[in-house]
Amino acid sequence: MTGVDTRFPAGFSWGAATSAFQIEGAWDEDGKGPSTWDTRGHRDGGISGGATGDVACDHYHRLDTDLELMRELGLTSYRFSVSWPRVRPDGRGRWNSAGLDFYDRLVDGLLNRGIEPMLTLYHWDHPQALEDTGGWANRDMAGFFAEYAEGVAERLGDRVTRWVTLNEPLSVIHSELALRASSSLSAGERRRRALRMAHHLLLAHGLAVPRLRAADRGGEIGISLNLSGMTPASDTVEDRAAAARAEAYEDRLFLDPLLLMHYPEVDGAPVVDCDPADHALIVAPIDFLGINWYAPSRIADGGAGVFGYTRTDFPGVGRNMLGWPVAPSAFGRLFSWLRESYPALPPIHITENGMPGLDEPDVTGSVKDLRRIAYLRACLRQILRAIDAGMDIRGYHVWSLLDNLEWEHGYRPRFGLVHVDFATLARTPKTSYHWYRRFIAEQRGLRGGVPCSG
Ligand code: IFM
Repeated sequence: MTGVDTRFPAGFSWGAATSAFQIEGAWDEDGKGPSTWDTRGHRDGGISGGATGDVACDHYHRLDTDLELMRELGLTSYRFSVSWPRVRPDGRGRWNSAGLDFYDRLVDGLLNRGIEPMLTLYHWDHPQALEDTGGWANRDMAGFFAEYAEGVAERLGDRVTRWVTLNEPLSVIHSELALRASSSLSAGERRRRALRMAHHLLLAHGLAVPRLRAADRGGEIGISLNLSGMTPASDTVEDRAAAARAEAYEDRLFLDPLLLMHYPEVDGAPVVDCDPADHALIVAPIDFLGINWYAPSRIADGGAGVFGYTRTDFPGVGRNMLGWPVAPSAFGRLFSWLRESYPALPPIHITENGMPGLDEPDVTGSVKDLRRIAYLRACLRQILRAIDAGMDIRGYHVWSLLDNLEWEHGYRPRFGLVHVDFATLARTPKTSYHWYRRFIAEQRGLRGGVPCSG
């Protein structure tokens, strides 16, 4: 009925994901401090269409409505992020109890509905006060983050099922590179700065893991990486070398230090030169690896970027409204690459997977996002195949529960299972929501691949 063989393992987590800045709104309420993204939104041209996160989906005030949407969907896991400046306005001083209360209510609301909380500590919206001291270019950020992680775990660690330290550290450095593209820094200086930030993000993760373990009561700990899977644009030496560089500067940049205790090499040298003691911190054991996957990359030599490669179209492959190739079968190739490259891979949770669209209600009021359903279904088939081939994949989260603020792109790209009218804030479950609800119900009606009676 839902178009995917119903053979996922019993106990597999069925989820949806969001992040604080993208949905919460209430940007300056109840003692919250400004985040870097608040600052960016308030700056002319900072976010497309002059958008801000001031209201976003107003999730902060509509928590119960959104929790009910999750319950009706049948989720068994919900991935959300804590806004660092909501709970610790300047990042390292006073804690804001009203902010912590909000996440208390969210976590309790999930548990009361039988949904496991997967809490992301950093989904890009750090306090502006910390950005003012250098942000991730400042090594001290790692320690500030570990302290923040511990404080949140002390408050919520008795109830959180899974912790994600960082979301997509690669996107953090890409966003920084984009912002500084026209700065007075040379390409080499921008590249070195970005890699230094990557190292500090990894250190932040490594310092936070033991502190989370000490403060938490048995929750699993992981990190979410956006991986892509690199294909050379041609068989030339130059394009193959460019694809290998892209692999080092993107897919391996965080995986190698986390799992193999070294940085990948380009031209015979590690991409980051660091103290071996840092490696020992970064490799702190994790319980799961979160993977966010949207699209593969086809890489050619050259281009304006600081790493000397550029992305090109896959011949004959369509693109979505953000220009990303629609090639779900490449998800399977990423899994094979992971298995070959990292023999001691931890269990995997797919922490994001989804598709942007321009979805709007039709005359009957329904939002028929059929392309999204086809895409999610095709990705789920790839996950199932990887599980059958022996990969330990334990959960799946659709990005996203709600249409939301897609960072610099504003509100135009819609990723949600639920349509949000940003003028009235009304929520309308899309066709994909109804499909995913049936799909989850089907899956939860199975035990070990055999349908339950009744
Ligand atoms: O919206 C983002 C999310 O915040 C991080 N991963 C990718 C999504 C879609 O671009």
